[in-house]
Amino acid sequence: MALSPLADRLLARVICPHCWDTFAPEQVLWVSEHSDLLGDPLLGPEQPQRFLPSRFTVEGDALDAAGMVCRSLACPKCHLGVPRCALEMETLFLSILGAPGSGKSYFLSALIHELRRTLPAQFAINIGDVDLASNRILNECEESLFFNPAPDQLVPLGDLIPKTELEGELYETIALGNQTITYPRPFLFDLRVRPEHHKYSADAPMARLLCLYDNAGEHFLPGKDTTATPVTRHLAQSRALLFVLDPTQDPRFAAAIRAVGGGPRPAGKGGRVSRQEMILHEAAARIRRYTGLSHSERHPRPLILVLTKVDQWSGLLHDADPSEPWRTLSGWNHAGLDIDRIEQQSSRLRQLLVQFSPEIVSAAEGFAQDVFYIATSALGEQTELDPETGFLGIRPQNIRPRWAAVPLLYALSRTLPGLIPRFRRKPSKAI
Ligand SMILES: Nc1nc2c(ncn2[C@@H]2O[C@H](COP(=O)(O)OP(=O)(O)O)[C@@H](O)[C@H]2O)c(=O)[nH]1
Ligand SMILES: [Mg+2]
Ligand SMILES: [Zn+2]
Repeated sequence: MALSPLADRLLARVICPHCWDTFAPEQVLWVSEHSDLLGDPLLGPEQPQRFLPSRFTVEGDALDAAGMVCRSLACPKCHLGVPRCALEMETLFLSILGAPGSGKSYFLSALIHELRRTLPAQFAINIGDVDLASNRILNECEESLFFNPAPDQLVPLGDLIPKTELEGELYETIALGNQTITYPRPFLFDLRVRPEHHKYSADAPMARLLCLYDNAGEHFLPGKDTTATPVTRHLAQSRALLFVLDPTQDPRFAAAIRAVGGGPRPAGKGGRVSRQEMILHEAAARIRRYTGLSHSERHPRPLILVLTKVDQWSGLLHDADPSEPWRTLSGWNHAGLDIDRIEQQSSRLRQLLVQFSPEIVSAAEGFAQDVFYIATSALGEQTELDPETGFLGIRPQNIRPRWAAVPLLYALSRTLPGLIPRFRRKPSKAI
């Protein structure tokens, strides 16, 4: 098979964002368009047939058995849809993991919102939804936080975004023989540098397909990732791990917050206590298993501990400066990350964790070579106690995420330094 006119721009190998199988672009299947061509052995009788084409239009689109022009592609192993751009640009997998209730879904929604705002304006990178249908759930969460139809009404914090379920819309199920397999639905964004970016070249513009997942925290508990539910296998593909840690769930940390006159206050649904380092140990064990990393070796890719809900414990942080850690460098048309500022905060957070939750630092640093700590809030400081319920709420118009994009920008700057430049204050230079 040939994807003829596109062939010179294709990657040598493609990684499926659903089942993480690797295949050559010429093995990709096409999805039939004609309404009679229904029935797929893996996806069921209602789904259009997948096929390996032999006939193409001059534009390079396949023709199905009924002669209709096809537009969509599918993975040869799992038959789930693969966007066409996945054949042309490398996929950058980033895994977000953490205990139930640690704030992953809120963080992910704030992160995407902040990326849409800052990547084009500050870093000369365009970000777009690859497939609105598959990103829909995440976009709805983003809308509920940032484009809420009742922006001035006090909403209990736990009601802004529904709890991530273990099954349902966030997952896709296929039947492989007698076995059903459930995969987490990927959220896919394309990142492309704009002409004013210092790495821009008209012939081969730098671009990546960013692939994220929103797992339920329970998936990271022992025994929850099986052959039938390989829901966290993306960990092995991930170029950087973002471990979402809610310090307010640790009773020792919570006592320290109260001692300086801060939260944590009841947030209604969603607040619960768990031993968060167990999740990290379990994730580490899975990554060792999937990647063949021995127990004496440490994982070579960055591990970023994203400390959430800083609005509740900013009193411990001693960082009164909420401004964003980037700035446009002289002679450049876009910003770079202020690495000194991020590292300073990271050391402070590490100190706090060593003092109040030392197990998490041991778990993180025992597993990965390169561990960073970043404090974020998906919501910002303007939460209010609802006098009727006694629960903490926020008016959507007052939501101001704090540093929500920084963990991902930092991860990008570590894995693709050309894309997001980094600078040090003295001497002020890009690195
Ligand atoms: N104060 C505060 N609470 C938050 C923040 N993010 C999440 N929460 C609360 O934490 C609960 C759990 O968050 P969620 O993202 O659903 O956790 P997940 O289970 O890890 O996906 C939510 O219902 C909110 O009440 C934040 O930035 N600040
Ligand atoms: Mg969730
Ligand atoms: Zn696949």
